[in-house]
Amino acid sequence: LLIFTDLDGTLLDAETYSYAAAQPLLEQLKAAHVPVIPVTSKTRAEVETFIQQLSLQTPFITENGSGVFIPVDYPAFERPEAAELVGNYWVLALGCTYVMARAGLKAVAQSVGRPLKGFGDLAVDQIQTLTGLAFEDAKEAKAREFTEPFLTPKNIAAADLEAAAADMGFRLVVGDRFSHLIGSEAGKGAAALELKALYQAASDRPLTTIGLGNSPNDIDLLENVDIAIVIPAATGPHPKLSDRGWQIAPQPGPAGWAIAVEKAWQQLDQ
Ligand code: 2M8
Repeated sequence: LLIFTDLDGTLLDAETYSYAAAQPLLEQLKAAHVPVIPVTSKTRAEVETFIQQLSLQTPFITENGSGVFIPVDYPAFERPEAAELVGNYWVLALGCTYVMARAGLKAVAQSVGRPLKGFGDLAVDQIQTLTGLAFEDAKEAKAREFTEPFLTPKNIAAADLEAAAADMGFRLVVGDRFSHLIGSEAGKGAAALELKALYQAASDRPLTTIGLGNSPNDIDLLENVDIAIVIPAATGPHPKLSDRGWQIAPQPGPAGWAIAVEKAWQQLDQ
């Protein structure tokens, strides 16, 4: 069993970023050697802080499927051939560089005739105000390697922004607050499948994958796992995720995460 999970609004509470309600189950999964693999729009720096808090040793996927990071001493599988050594990780880079994403944002802004404000244009304290993150966390959110989040402009149709990004050779995920400009080869689903293949090559039994997410940028992940679980917001599941026949967790955030994962895990064990 492999668990691929989004963080914000999924394993982490949408407002407080707390995972406390899922901590007991996370401990049980750790003891049972079930990998819990973050798949997030967050940066490497942000995810490192998160997994250190949990004392996890795990691969993880950053910036919307742009980077697959595998600790060099991770014991579960062989070093992937295509990976490059970066610091303490083997890295599969599926996305573009941050420099390209920044240039892409300028080009998209020009094409839609609107200024677009990316994290690179914002000071740390401005990111704090927009996100509610503490100073150190906002600094980590700004430490981008692949993608550029920017304030979703009002009065432009999402389809027009997406089309402009596609013309420039990028993928764009429009969110309520931020949108993300992403390299065209990157994706949460593709990145999760890369990791699954590595685990599978080292295992003699077929592996089952669970994927969890709460927003449109998780659709690609949920489409590429065996068991897809949607985490609802306080107001209910996102409409784009609720009509796909996917399981909906009974509660938002980490509490719903824990209930749904525990149930799926028990059923697989039987
Ligand atoms: C941004 O991502 C969230 C979803 O995870 C969003 O688009 O609203 C990212 O920049 C991420 O790095 C940051 O931690 C998060 C904080 O809310 O915002």
